[in-house]
Amino acid sequence: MQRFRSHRVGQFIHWGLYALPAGRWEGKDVEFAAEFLPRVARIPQRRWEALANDFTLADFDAGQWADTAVALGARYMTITTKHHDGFCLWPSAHTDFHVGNTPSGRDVLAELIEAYEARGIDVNFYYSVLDWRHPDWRFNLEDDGDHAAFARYLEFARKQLEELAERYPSVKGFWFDGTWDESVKANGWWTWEVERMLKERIPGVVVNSRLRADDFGARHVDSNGVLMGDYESGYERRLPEPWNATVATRDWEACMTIPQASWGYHQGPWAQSTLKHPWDLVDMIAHCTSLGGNFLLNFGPRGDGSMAPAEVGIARSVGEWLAANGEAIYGCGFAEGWDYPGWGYFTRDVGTGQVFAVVTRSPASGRIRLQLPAGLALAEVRSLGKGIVDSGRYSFKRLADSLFEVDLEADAAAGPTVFALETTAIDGVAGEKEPNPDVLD
Ligand code: FHN
Repeated sequence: MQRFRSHRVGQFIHWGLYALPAGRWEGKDVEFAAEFLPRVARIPQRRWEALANDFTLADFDAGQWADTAVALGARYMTITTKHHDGFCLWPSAHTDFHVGNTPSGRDVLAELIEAYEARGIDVNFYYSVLDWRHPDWRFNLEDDGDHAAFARYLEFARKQLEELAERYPSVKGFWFDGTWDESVKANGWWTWEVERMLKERIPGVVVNSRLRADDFGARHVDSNGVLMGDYESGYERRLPEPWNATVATRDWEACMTIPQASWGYHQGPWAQSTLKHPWDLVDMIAHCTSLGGNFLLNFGPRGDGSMAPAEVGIARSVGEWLAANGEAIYGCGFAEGWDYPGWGYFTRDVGTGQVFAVVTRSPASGRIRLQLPAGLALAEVRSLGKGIVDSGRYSFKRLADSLFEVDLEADAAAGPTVFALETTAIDGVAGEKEPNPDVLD
């Protein structure tokens, strides 16, 4: 977890047969997440499975994906080994519906592990417990037949997970999804057994909370309020809003799409006109870091296996910012004692204690107020990526003992500004805030 926590930025990848139609079926755009196409467009199973013949991996190059992760500044990657449609990106011995039975016969997971690890990036596995194709999958357990079928399904999924752990022992984490149905919630014991089995086989492997249910059907957090799994993974396409310091009391990760709402590649304007701006993504990265969480940014490669150029461009912009300012992100977390500033976030290097101000929301005035914890004054300020201190380009005007005003020079091309703050204790000033008569105790 120490390693996982220090990464802060990860690359999520959703890739499967759904990347071929990419949100379009029989000439019509289906305005819903591309990976849900078979359900939303009610595509007969036989036709969906036939897509496997066109899944040729013609332009799939694991090195290209890994280079995109490097460009983004990601320290780990999480790949969909099996999504809800049941198609597997490795040649599984427990089903025929896998990439080994497509024209190339290649093992996508093996190629990805090799390429990413060669670049020093950890690989994690996403696994959907929900499986629309498997005959024994059940959403609800209504009679004995359902119970018997679902018991067989759980055994199938357990064997697949065991297989993944055996075939790819260098995997660093398992990211579970599709665990919200009543059938899974009624089998909390299985989620515990699976977590234990994976950890026995791969010591140190991390597992997200989304896998887990307890004996009373509580998910993520058990009925006693204790987090299950290693980190909380409920923030999906949303961050803790409003910013709330209590989130920092445990490990967590947020995952995010680049378009508004599709994880798999969706070619239509419904998705392509909604791509997020790199600086909004930087804001989210800093937001997560400031609350001790990781940010997992999703990419949806196209049906031929190539990365979508627009997503590569966004990865580069975010990564250039991280290359200059990553000191405020990697290995950083919650800055205890520093109040939420509104114009961005404070982060603190977990090792050195260095505090950073990440200014993602520069006000129209071009000036921000920097409120330090009471009893501290600024000793020196370094602007990351530029190395300038307060006497240079930015002026830090002292308004009160621990309150400074900073004139920002808006530089839209460079993205959010980051200051490394060296502080010093003010003699004789108690570490107490000024009393506010309007606030009752
Ligand atoms: O339904 C899925 C969705 O396709 C995607 O995989 C996301 C990623 O967090 N999880 C599910 C919804 O919670």
